[in-house]
Amino acid sequence: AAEPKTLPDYVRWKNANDMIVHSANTIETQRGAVGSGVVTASDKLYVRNNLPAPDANIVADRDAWKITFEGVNSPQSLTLGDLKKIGVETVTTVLQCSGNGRAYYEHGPGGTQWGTGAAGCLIWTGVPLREVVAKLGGVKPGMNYITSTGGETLPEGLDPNTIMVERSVPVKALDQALLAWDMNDEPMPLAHGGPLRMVVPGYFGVNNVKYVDRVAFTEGQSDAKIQASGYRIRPIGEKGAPDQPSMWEMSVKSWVTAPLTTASQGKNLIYGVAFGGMNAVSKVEVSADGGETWKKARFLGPDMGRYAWRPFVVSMDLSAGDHRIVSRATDTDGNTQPPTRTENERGYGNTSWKDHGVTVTVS
Ligand code: MSS
Repeated sequence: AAEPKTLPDYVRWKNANDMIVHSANTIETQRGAVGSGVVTASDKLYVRNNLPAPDANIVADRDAWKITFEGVNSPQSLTLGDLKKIGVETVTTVLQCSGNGRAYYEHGPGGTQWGTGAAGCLIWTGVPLREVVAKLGGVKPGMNYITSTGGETLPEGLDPNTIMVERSVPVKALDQALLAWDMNDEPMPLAHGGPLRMVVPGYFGVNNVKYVDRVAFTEGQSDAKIQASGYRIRPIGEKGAPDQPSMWEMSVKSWVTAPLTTASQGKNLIYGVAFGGMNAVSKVEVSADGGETWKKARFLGPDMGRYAWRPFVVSMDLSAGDHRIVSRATDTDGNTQPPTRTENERGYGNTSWKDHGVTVTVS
């Protein structure tokens, strides 16, 4: 068995019993810790850092945090205090790491072996990026991407491009992108990107740049390694390259959160979460025989909008023995979660309903 690891200092406030500590910079939510509410409590939310988290002094005077805007008609630096005067909106989104579900790939992709817990559903409050851009005279013509830079202090002596967290997303994401200062109605925790975070609803976690200090509208994508060759869907054995699909929009996905290992014979409530990525989720079906027969589940609790996940529940009669319980979600565009994963070198974007099933022993 793996050595139990304790939470590192910067996330000591998290609920240790709900977390799996893979490393100081990769901490997963236990599959059963999600609960049946819509919103993931901050102290249960996973953490993924490509670089060590910045010093806590960056959240000492939040409103003084500076962010530079480029590729607009009047480029300038604004403080978080200035942004707060421009506008405010709240959106609930699923934050999910590109590598969530990597543990189920059989070719053994390197990187954190995430099961289901590199995901959560959060309430973000901040200013719509489009409102900031309108204040700055609009996007310059010919700009195709929104490029956001993380505010980590980079270690010296290394080529910044090889380590910096800088992500580009297509400029159409201006429709929904938010510069957020609150998460779950509290000031953004440092571990999750305080004082200010770029939130791109419907896009994979990596595009949600923490401690963002620069937003540039750019013609091309960032040259940073994390954009140019990292976070790309590529055939097993191949190197990352800019022409491969980038981890941008998320696809429809669901998984069961209870029961996970054992259950009693007879009627059981089966719980889980489902989301559509860019679209709202419209339907979830559950099977207790590995996908032979399906039963429609019921959504639980409020609909927090198209980018949020929806907890679901279904009652099923379980006989004694082992049952493979799986769930399969469909979005409002009619896309259904596929049975199998798309094999790829880094183990990204796993939505396979087979992979995300659980084997429950009923007695
Ligand atoms: N940002 C920054 N600045 N840095 C880093 O590292 N990471 C990514 C995002 N952002 C980073 C950032 C990732 S990769 C993810 S997932 C996310 O974030 C996470 O979040 P949280 O809050 O949970 O920690 Mo994968 O796709």
